[in-house]
Amino acid sequence: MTVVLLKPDALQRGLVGEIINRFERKGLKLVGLKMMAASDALLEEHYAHHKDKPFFAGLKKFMSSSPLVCMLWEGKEAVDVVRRMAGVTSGREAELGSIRGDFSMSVSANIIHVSDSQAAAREEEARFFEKGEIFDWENVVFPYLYGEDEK
Ligand code: IDP
Ligand code: MG
Repeated sequence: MTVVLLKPDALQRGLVGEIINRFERKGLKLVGLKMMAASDALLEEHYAHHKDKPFFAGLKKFMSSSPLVCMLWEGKEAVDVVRRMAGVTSGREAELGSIRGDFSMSVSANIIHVSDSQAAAREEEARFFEKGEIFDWENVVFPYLYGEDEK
C-alpha cells in the first residue's frame, strides 16, 4: 500500500483523471480516494523535514491553495513502483514518461506526492485516512495481473 496526494496544481490543471488512469492501467488497486483541505498543522507534520527551509512558507501556501486528492494504491512493491511512476522531485529533471517528467516544469509545483518508503507509507496512511475510508475489495482480474510465482 502506498499513499498518493495530488497537489493543488494537478487539480487546477485538470490532471486528476489522467493520473488516476495511469495507476489503474499499470495494474495497481485503488483502496482509498478522497478530497481534503490540508490544514497548517497537517502540512507541518507531513513536511516536518522541510520545516526550517526558506521555501517552507511557500510550500504550505501552495499545498493549501486548493483541496488535495488523496489516494491509497495497493500492489506488489507498490511504494517503489509508484515512486518511479512519479519521477524525481524536480519536474524539469524527472524522466519523460513519469508523471512529473510529463506534466511539471517545477521543483515545488510538481503535481504529486508519493510515499518514499514502506515506513513513510504506513505513517502517511494513518495521517490522511480513517480506517473506514480504506476498502479491502476483491479485484477479480488479480490472477491476470501477476504470475503464479508472484501471487
Ligand atoms: P519529494 O516530494 O520528491 O519526496 P521532498 O524533498 O520530500 O521531495 O520535498 C517535498 C516537497 O517539497 C516537494 O515535492 C516539493 O513540492 C517541495 N520542495 C522540495 N524542495 C523544494 C525547493 O527547493 N523549493 C521549493 N519547494 C521544494
Ligand atoms: Mg519526500
